Amino acid sequence: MKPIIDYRLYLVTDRSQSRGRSNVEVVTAAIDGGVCCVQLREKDCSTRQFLREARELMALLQPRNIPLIINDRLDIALAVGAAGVHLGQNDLPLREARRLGGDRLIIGVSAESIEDAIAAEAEGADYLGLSPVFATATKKDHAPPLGLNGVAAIRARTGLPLVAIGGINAGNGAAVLAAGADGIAVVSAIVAAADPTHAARELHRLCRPDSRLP
Ligand code: TZP
Ligand code: MG
Repeated sequence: MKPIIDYRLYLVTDRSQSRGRSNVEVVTAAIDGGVCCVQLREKDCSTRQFLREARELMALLQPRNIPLIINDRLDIALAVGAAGVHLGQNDLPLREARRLGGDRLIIGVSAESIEDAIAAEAEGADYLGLSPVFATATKKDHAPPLGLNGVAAIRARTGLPLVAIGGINAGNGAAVLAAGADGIAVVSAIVAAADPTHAARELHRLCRPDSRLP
């Protein structure tokens, strides 16, 4: 059986923005504030280091029933028994990931356009990362922002869970959800905050009221 994931407040890690705090420190604080899904994203580290980071986060999250999604690396997701993998448009194709990962693996795909969204749904993605909604300095060379209209247009064309990402913060998150996203994913708004628990709580307040409370 595939796990049911609560995507409402989705944290994406980034050790380069974490003020020297480890992923475990930031994620521990963030889940206290209501983060309910975590993606490990490592852009500049060895496979061994990536694996260590993934193991540490699994040890933290698994007992709390919070899903861990691994960015890019299906091998690491499978090695640590993570709930899923998140794939961009230039990563391992969804079909290959499904073949290797099986039916129980959650596969998220970044959609940078309506066409990406329709294709990923047809190929069996479990959720879409709408990327980016707003311009952001966190991801270099990102696609042109979808904006709120882009979120609404994709919402009208797919039934998949939509997780919006890019430039989302406590000031604009409610509008992103109102445009049709099921969840908001953030890096800097939580990872770079002086108090990640407080930052997560502020974002959590924007989520629908049945959202799990910390
Ligand atoms: N994918 C699309 S935008 C982005 C990623 C990983 C970065 C989002 O970071 P931030 O700091 O929440 O804008
Ligand atoms: Mg990628």
